Amino acid sequence: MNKAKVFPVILACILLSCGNKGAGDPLAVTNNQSGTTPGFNADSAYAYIEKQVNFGPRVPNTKEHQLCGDYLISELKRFAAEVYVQEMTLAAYNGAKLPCRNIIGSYNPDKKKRILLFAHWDTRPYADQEADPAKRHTPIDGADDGASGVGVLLEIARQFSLQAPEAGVDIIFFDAEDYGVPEFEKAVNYTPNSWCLGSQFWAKNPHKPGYRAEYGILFDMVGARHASFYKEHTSMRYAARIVEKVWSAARDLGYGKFFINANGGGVLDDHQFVIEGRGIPSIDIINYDMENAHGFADYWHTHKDTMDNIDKETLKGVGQTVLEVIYKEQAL
Ligand code: AHN
Ligand code: ZN
Repeated sequence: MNKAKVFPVILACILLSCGNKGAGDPLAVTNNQSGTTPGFNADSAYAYIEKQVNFGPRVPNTKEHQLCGDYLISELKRFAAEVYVQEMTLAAYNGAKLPCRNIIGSYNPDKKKRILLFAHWDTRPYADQEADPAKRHTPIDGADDGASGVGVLLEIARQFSLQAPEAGVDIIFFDAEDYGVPEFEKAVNYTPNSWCLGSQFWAKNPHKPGYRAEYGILFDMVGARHASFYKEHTSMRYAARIVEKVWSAARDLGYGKFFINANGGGVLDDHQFVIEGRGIPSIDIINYDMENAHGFADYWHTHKDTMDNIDKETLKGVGQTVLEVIYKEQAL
């Protein structure tokens, strides 16, 4: 188009917008704080991650797990309209009894249209991906694997408490995601579904009978420096529309370097049980590394999963993107 043609179009737009002041006018919305997305504070999310890591590894049947769970409940109570705690004893692949808690916070509890945001809060009892076999039997810090998703969600929860979104939102911290059969026992003790025990329990026993949400978003390993979130296979199969909604919001905000516009592999993760058990189309935002045979980054399930690896730019990219998606949702 040349300048002569563009100018009348711009003029027409200006004239149209002048003659249409009031409800529905996009210019009026710019001055209305309640119609805008709040800013995600990455310093705050980082501090929530550090706080969890400072308890020590959050492995069921330890004091650290107990104390961190108490802390998460008290934080969510500050920020959510309603908090539910599901207490249950789950059976690990090796017969161990695991005292566990799923921690749930609700916003706009009476709204029919709901969005579910979730992450796991426990950490892996073993560093079974360590190259040195002598290092494989002790638990990990789980700064990214565990704490990052919860840290981002606590900051999102804090933002909800300052300015409520239109839609109903539920946040769940699932327990016992990472108690799956370790590599060094796979040959002798293989058990299917040894992962995601907390979400499996919740899918069969939701905190509200018949619980439904329009869609779900899982945050798993969302804090590492230079993270890459590919479009996970199960997410694409059951919730492609939600993947596109989140990935395009990220692109529009300038976070396309984290949210890669390409397919990744399939990951058995908490979203699988939310999809199968409750029929809620759900996606997994998870850091992939295609260079590794297991598909995850080098630090995954090793003693390198520490705070050193956590980057505020990644936290901001994930947190701001999801806030943008949530605040664009209208209530039904
Ligand atoms: C499996 O390793 C089977 N799934 C990866 C899910 C996971 C573990 N996410 C964090 N830790
Ligand atoms: Zn893990």
